[in-house]
Amino acid sequence: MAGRYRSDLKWSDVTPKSAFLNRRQLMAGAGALGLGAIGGPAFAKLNAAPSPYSTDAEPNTFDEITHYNNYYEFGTGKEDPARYADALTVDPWTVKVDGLVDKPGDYSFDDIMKGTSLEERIYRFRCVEAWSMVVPWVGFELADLLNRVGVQSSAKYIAFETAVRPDEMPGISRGYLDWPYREGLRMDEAMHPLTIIATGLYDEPMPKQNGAPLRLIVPWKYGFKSIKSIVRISAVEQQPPTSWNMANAREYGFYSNVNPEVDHPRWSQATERRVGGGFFAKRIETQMFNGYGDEVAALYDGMDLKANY
Ligand SMILES: Nc1nc2c(c(=O)[nH]1)N[C@H]1C(S)=C(S)[C@@H](COP(=O)(O)O)O[C@H]1N2
Ligand SMILES: [Mo]
Repeated sequence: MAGRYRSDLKWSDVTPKSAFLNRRQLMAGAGALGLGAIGGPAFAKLNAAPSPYSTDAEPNTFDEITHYNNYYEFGTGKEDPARYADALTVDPWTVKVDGLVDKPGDYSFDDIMKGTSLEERIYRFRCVEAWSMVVPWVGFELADLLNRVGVQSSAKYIAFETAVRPDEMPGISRGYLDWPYREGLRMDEAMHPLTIIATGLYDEPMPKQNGAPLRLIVPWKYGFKSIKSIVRISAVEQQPPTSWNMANAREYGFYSNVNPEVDHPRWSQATERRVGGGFFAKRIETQMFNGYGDEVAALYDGMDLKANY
C-alpha cells in the first residue's frame, strides 16, 4: 500500500490552489530526501469543508478503507489490492479526454488539478454493495472538469476507462474481466453535484489500492460504478459498454442504482454489512439511492428501475 504521509506543513491558511502547488513541491522534496512512497499527487487539505451531502455516520478507519478493496487489475481477493497495488506508477499520470468535447487532449494530473475552479471538499460517503464502508473522500465535482473541456450538446453519456498495465497489474494477464475496466454515466448523472472525482481520502493522497491518482465516486450507485485510476474520459452519443455488464448482464445493469427493492440474482440487497463492525455487527437496512433520493430520484422519473437495474 501507499506509505502514509505526514508533514508539519499547516494547510489551514492556504488556498486550495496553493495547497496543491505546495503539495507538489513537498512531494518533490520527499522524493529527493528518500522519504519513501507517496500514493500519488494530491489535492487534499486537512481542514477542507465537508460537503453538505456528507453522511454523519462514523467513517471507517484508514486501515479498513485500504485493506478491503475491489480492484480486479490486482487480483480478485479483497486484500490483493493492498498487497500488489504499490507497483502502479501514478506520477506522471495522463488522462485522455476525447469524443464530443470542445477541448480534447491529453491532460496531465497537474493540468486537471490546477484548473479546478471549485474548492476541494471532503465528501464523507457510504459506499454500498452487500457490504458498506464510510469513506471521507477528498475530491471535486466531475461537472467542473466536464464544463472546462466543453461537453457538446450531442453527447449523451460519459465513458471512463482505467489504465491497463500488465507489467504493474498482476490481474490483467489472468483475465477476470475484459480490460480496460470500463464504466459510464448518463450525462445528467455525470453532471450531478454528488458525482465527484476523488483524489484522496482522509488527509492522504489517494492510496493506490483505492484508485490513485484519481477515480470516480457516485454515491447513489453500487460501488462497482466508481471506476479507479482513470486514464480516459470520453463524451459519447451512445450508452457505452461497462465492464460488469459485459461480464454478466443478468447480474449487473448499466444504472446500478442502490436499490433495496431489487435483489441481485445471488443475494438480497435489502441490507448491508458494515465493514469493520466486528463479528457481531448487525446488518443495516440499505436506503434507496443510498439515502440520496431527494437529490437524485428525479433523474429516474418515469423509468422502471426493476428493468433498468
Ligand atoms: N478499475 C477498477 N475500478 C474499480 C474496480 C475494479 O476492479 N477495477 N472495482 C469496483 C468495485 S466492484 C468496487 S466495490 C469499488 C471499491 O472501491 P474501494 O476499494 O475504494 O472501496 O471500486 C470499483 N472500481
Ligand atoms: Mo464491488
